[in-house]
Amino acid sequence: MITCSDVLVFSKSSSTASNGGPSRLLETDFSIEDTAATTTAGSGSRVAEASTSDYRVAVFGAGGVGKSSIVQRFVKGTFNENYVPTIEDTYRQVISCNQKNVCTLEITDTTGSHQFPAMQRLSISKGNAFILVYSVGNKQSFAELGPIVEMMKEEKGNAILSTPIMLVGNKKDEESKRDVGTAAGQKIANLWGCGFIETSAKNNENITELFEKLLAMEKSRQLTLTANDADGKNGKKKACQIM
Ligand SMILES: Nc1nc2c(ncn2[C@@H]2O[C@H](COP(=O)(O)OP(=O)(O)O)[C@@H](O)[C@H]2O)c(=O)[nH]1
Ligand SMILES: [Mg+2]
Repeated sequence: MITCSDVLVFSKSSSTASNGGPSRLLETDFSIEDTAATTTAGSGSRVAEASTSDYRVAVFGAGGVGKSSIVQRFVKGTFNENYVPTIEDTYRQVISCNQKNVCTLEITDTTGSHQFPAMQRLSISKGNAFILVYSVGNKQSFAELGPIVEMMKEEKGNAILSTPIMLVGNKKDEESKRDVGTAAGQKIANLWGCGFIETSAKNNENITELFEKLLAMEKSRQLTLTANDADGKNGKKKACQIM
């Protein structure tokens, strides 16, 4: 089993750092304007981004943890047993928004390797929200998320405090191979101040819930997956609302 000390802890400079609980970073006083004024490279465009209808989500994690499988399951409802290494793919869903608006949910499935740090940095700077994936059967993949979180912190500056992030333990169906406990995942998510969920792209467990939770964390606009379901309880249809 992995412990918290195995993973780089995402340290916060603000006083919220030691409060514990996933919601604390999202309940800061940052408005969009505050965020733009106090952040560094890549985040100054957030004011403009917030007024457009695109919502960009980037998926990070080590090779083989199931990033592409999660995205494919969510976007297409399919699963492939074979491992097809990814360079970088982006998927867009044009979805109805609040019955009268249109929103594009843009999901970038990144390479996951460390070979293209410039691409990783670009995906971070462009991203409105992030999904950090490890495999519950591979504690090395859990540890490898630490440097990605560090890069996110550098790139986003204080805007990271209001950026929706979900930590995802994938391959929960392979219980016999489990190497990272649920409690360890939850504990790191609490330290990082992000959401947490365990998924199985293979068995289609918690995939819709993952995206529902991520969108629900966005405080600058109300985003849900379903066009006619403002409270997000029925998350099976893929649409969103911006209000
Ligand atoms: N058992 C199981 N295998 C999975 C799951 N998700 C992905 N895989 C398999 O893990 C391998 C790597 O998946 P892939 O999505 O390509 O990983 P990526 O490199 O992170 O994009 C493939 O053989 C997938 O079929 C899962 O939830 N459960
Ligand atoms: Mg891939």
